[in-house]
This record gives sequence, C-alpha cells and structure tokens, in this order.
Amino acid sequence: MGLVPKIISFPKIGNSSLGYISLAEKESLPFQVNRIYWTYYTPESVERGGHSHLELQQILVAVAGQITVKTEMPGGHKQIFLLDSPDKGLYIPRLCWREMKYTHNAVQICIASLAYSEDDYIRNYDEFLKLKG
Ligand code: T46
Repeated sequence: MGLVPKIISFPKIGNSSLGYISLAEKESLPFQVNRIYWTYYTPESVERGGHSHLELQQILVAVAGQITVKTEMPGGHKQIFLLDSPDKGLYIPRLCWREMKYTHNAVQICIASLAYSEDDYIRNYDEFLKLKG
C-alpha cells in the first residue's frame, strides 16, 4: 500500500435477511496492528482530529453512522472521504493531517499501528505545513 490515504473494502458476508459480518484479516492490512480503540457520542458541532502523526498509521471505520474525513498530505494534496458503511475503511498513512466530522450516531473504530504517544502528534497546522517540500 502506497503512502496515501485510501479506502479499503472489507469482506461483507451475509445478506439482508440474515445480517452481515465484515472482517479484517491481518494479512490484508497495510501494517501490523498494535491496538484498536473507538470514539462515539461526538456532537455534530464538533470537529475532531486537527493533527497528524509522525509515525502512527491508522484505519478508520464507521461501524455505525457516517464520518466525513478531510485529509491533507505534506505537499498539499487534499482529499475528502465519506465513511458511510461498516464494510469500508480509510487507511491514513503517517504524516497525514486529518479533520473528522461525525453524525450523531457515529461510532468510529480506529485500527492503529502503534501505542498512544502524545510525542507522536503534530497538533500545530503551521508545523505540519513545514513538512512540505
Ligand atoms: C486520530 C483520530 C482518527 C489518550 O489519552 N489515549 C489515547 O489512546 C488516545 C487515542 C487519546 N488520548 C487523549 C489525548 C487527547 O487529550 O484523548 C484526547 C483526545 O485524543 P485525540 O486528540 O487523539 O482525539 P481525536 O478524536 O482527534 O483523534 C483520534 C485518535 O486519537 C487519533 O490518533 O488520528 O482519532
């Protein structure tokens, strides 16, 4: 997987009368998983993110509700992704600036490559812009 944000499609097993299972086999993921955490009850007025990570790689999944993710890579390439299905994930490479908005019912799973470390964050946008070039 190249170092750009991209949508990952997870297998979707089942049907509308039985329901569905989606899954992420480790061989299909672009990094070794270290931990998984989830965010929820984010008010619709709140924008989360507003940071990049020096080393952390992640996959975000909206297992319920919808998440709009704006991304920017060093160099200025900007994209907007809509996570609106539990069988869809967004791969976020290291250094990618991200901003997220959530519907009231959204539950975001974050599959992460590394343990939490505040030292891994770039929370200042001007500092992020200096990564360009
Ligand atoms: C990300 C996006 C997609 C902890 O104390 N431990 C933890 O494991 C985490 C993840 C966070 N925190 C603290 C740090 C902050 O004071 O919780 C507060 C909120 O964390 P953060 O600013 O990372 O929150 P989000 O929702 O902006 O970002 C989260 C992930 O944490 C982050 O890695 O990229 O989702």
